[in-house]
Amino acid sequence: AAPGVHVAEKEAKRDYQEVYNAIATKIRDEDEYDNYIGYGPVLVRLAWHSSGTFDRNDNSGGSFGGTYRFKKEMNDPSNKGLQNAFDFLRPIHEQFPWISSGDLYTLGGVTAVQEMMGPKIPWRSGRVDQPENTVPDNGRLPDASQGASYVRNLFDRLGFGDRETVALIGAHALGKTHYENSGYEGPWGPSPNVFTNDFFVNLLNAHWTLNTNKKGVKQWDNDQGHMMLPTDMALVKDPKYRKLVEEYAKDQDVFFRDFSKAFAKLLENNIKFPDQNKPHYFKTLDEQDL
Ligand code: ZEM
Repeated sequence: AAPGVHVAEKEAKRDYQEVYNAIATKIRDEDEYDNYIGYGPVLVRLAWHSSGTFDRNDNSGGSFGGTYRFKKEMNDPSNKGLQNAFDFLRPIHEQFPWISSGDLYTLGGVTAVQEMMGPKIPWRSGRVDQPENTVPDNGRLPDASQGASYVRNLFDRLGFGDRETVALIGAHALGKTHYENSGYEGPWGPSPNVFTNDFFVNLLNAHWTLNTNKKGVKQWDNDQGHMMLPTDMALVKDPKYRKLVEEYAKDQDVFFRDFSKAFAKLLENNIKFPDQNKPHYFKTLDEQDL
């Protein structure tokens, strides 16, 4: 492996579907969180932010070491609000103390996507907790006030091309922005706890106006109470991104397929898995009649 590439631990005989089920059941039970959106979206965001610190130039950051658990990363201003996902996962970690932090944060995102009716995400185990001196510096996560060239550069640092980038940002169908976390406010669409291609449909079809919100932050709003970040709007202003937005708005299946691949890659960036660590395809609670 190249310098800084992490080699995952060989998978022991553990029942990861059991961990999936514990997370999924807790999402279902604690449905009142964030005005009945539930914990799904914030778990997806934790999986993304705990992986999105990766830098392919020096192989630093990424999901492997589970470093979100350290104060320096937790207190990154970009991570405001993710404490809720961490606290949600704490009792799960107590129930399954053998799972590494990196495996738990990524599995939380996979579970949330699938339970919100999104695509299956192949997931592999074997991340190993790393010490505090491997926490990446703050400031690696994207700044929502920027435009297309910034987004392209940032996702290139993570090893993603345009297609993967647009697919990944389609996760903004989920959840909402919160004044107290980011200075932005509002959901992107009408069904923030169901995984759909609505983000793209809404981005193309709604009438958006640029406003300065109560916190003095610029965001795009429509007359249905939905919002877009400047980086979201960059996806329709940039012609190359726009083509992909149009494709995903037209065809949910293609979006689901591309999102699944790109999200799995995001969660595994910088990790070399032993051949025996085969991807898990978890069953949803629904599929198990649970
Ligand atoms: Zn987000 N994201 N994101 N994102 N994100 C927010 C919320 C959520 C950006 C961003 O600045 C913000 C991806 C890409 C990018 C989710 C998933 C994914 C919020 C609101 C902001 C400001 C936070 C708040 O106020 O609570 C930017 C600039 C991005 C790229 C350019 C990718 C990729 C994601 C997953 C694959 C999700 C699910 C949320 C909703 C969280 C919640 O608590 O509801």
